[in-house]
Amino acid sequence: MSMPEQRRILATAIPGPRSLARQAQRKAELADGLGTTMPVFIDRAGGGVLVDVDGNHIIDLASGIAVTSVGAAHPAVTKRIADQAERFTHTCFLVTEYDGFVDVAAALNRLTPGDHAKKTALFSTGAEAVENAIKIARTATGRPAVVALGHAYHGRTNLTMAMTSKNVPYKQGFGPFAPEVYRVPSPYPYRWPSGPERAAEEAFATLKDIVTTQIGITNVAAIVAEPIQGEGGFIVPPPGYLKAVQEFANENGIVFVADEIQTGLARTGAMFACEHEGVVPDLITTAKALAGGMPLAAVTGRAEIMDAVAAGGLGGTYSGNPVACAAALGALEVIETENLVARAREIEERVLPQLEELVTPISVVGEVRGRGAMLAMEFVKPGTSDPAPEVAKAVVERCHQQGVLTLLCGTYGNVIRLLPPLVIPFDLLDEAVDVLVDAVRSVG
Ligand code: PLZ
Repeated sequence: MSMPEQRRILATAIPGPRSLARQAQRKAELADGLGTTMPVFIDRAGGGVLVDVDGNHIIDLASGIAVTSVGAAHPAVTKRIADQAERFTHTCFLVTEYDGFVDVAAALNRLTPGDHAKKTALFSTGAEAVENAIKIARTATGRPAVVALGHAYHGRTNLTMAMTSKNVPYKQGFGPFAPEVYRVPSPYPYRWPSGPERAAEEAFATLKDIVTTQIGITNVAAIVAEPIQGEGGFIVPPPGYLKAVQEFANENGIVFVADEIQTGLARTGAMFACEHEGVVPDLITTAKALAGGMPLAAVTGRAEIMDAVAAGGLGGTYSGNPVACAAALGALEVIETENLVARAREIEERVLPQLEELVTPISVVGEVRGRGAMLAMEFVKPGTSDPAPEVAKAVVERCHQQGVLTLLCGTYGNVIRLLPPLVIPFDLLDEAVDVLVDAVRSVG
């Protein structure tokens, strides 16, 4: 099957009649707790396009939430999946071994920042990777406490819900949550009370104070941070903050964990977002873009920390599934050979200036920010920095009607985020940005 035609086609209203009919059945069959951003059913996808069941060609600025960086059907991925599936779909690595698991681990050990000895363990989902990073950090340190940031997102399992900051919809009604999780303020430059230039220093001072006076340094196993906060609003930390936290952790026997599940593997214009600041984490969690759409996640880090857990302590039936590993080897090959790190930077250079032009003339655009192909626009009430989620939602809906898939994020639901596949053709990207800019101008 060839790649879907790489252009926007509006064949029907969006959602079209077939999607609407499927929607009705969905309503009857699926639990209401499953949300959907854009109510269209997809028939095929690839490159920068999603084709729905009504024949609409939708420009993809979401990548299935930062997953399909190489597109949703890159032949380097799909061919390896097919070949592996024909050979075998599963053995369980805890039962018998296979090459893909070791090869993916070797690639991550090579690609992650730092030239220290590294080891990797594979899992299936991002939340599972974060949980395992904590298991490893607790064993390595013999300490219980975990420090997470305001606006953090780390997953939907019990421990990762506890680490996640936003209540609705992620936590409401789902407690009690795992104990020994402590929160420190995120140095959110746009919303830092005494101004962006004070954010790094003051947020770090507060972290130090909370760790020292409320938790006790010798009780802290890990400090976990997303190097750019994803679900929380594409919050880029002010320069120096992450480095200060990493050094503080290292000086005090605390494991510094970078959750690069959304930011990792070329997305931000570096292989890992930590590299923008010369930060070398002790442990890094990856998932999403790792396996080109297949469920695969990893914890990679200092060999002596990774080896703290005794044999049998880490695992999972599907952890490092062979088909997912085959897909990952394809995706990683594409990321390296097609130089998607540089491609992400080109996307930033192309898109960010166009969005920045909106900040002054359109009063509801509070800030534009991001790195590489992880870009966002925060919407506010005119003349204030009060969140305007209804404006963000109206812009997103307009984009959807025009065949451009954009996503919301942010603790206040007022941020539009752009996460295009890194392989998106530039003419398609430009067209999508035109649609978005028009939508902002007409709503704003
Ligand atoms: N850590 C930084 O971004 C997943 C969430 C989608 P899983 N983000 C998308 C949703 O609403 O469920 C994410 C992340 C960071 C961890 C995770 C969790 O990864 O693969 O969804 O478990």
